[in-house]
Formats: sequence, structure tokens, C-alpha cells
Amino acid sequence: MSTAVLERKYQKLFTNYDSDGDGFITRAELEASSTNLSRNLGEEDSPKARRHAEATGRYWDAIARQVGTTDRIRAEEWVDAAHQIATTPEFKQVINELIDATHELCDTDGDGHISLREFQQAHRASGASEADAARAFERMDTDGDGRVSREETARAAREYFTSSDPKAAGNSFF
Ligand SMILES: [Ca+2]
Ligand SMILES: [Ca+2]
Repeated sequence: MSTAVLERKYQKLFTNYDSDGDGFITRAELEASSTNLSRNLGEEDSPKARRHAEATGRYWDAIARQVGTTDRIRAEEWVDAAHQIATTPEFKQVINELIDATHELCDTDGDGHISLREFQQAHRASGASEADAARAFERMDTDGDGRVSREETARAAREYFTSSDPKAAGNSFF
């Protein structure tokens, strides 16, 4: 099984987080990504936003611990560490919390599902076009009922973090 696709995904994730483009990511940059997402969704400082920020902090802590730093992480360190801990139960727990918090945050009307409108709202700041977001949404909505359930979010995120299939639904999740 090729790990090149996985490495590209972790690399892309790194590039997204490295907002000042200096080749390092810091805890503050990850926290800023969480704040931006919450702000886009009109959830700044809400309980959902705080839960997402805490889950993001634990995600940083897990990878930073693996790298052996508390300061900043280079792209190669990030990709290596993510690979090494991807299948550990502790990291799976951290990722599951982040997935749940992300789903809850994006579900702004609280009906348990992410609608296309909610999904597009979440993607607005990332620079993705509405059409790109709509295509990504369609891939995630595997049962085709026009909304993304918690299970569909979890499946897409799991595929994102573990699948080396370049066509996996979750590849457009982040
Ligand atoms: Ca909803
Ligand atoms: Ca669905």
C-alpha cells in the first residue's frame, strides 16, 4: 500500500495550518485555525467553539509529544509523527473527539446533520469555492439524502487520516 498519498495529505494539512508560511507550525496557529472556523460559523466563544478549541489543543499536544517539542513543528516532523501515532488508541481517541467537535460546530442549527449551506459556510474562509465545497459535500453524503450525518463525517475523516486511496471521500474534508 502506498504511503505517498497519506504523506501528501498530512503535508497539505500542515500547509493549511502554517498560516504565516514560515515552514513551522505552532500551537497558536492550530488554535487560530479553530478560532477562524468558529468565527465563520458565527460560533465564536460559544460552548461548541470552546469544545472544538480544546479538541484542537489535545490534537496538537499528541503530535508535539511524539515529536518531543512544545514549541514548533517542521513539516517533516509533523508527517513522521502523524504516521507513527496514527494507529495508536490514544491518538484515535484524540481524532474522534476532534471529529465530533467539528461536526457539532458545523451543525449550526443543531439538527444533528451538516446541511450543504452549513458545509459551505464552514469552507468559506479556506478559499474553497462554493462549487468545490458542493462537490466535497456530495462525496461525503454517501447515502445521498442531501445532508451529512455524524457517521458520514466520521467515515470521511477516518478515510482522510488512514486511507491511501487518492479518491477516498475524506480527501476533501480538510
Ligand atoms: Ca444542521
Ligand atoms: Ca447523508
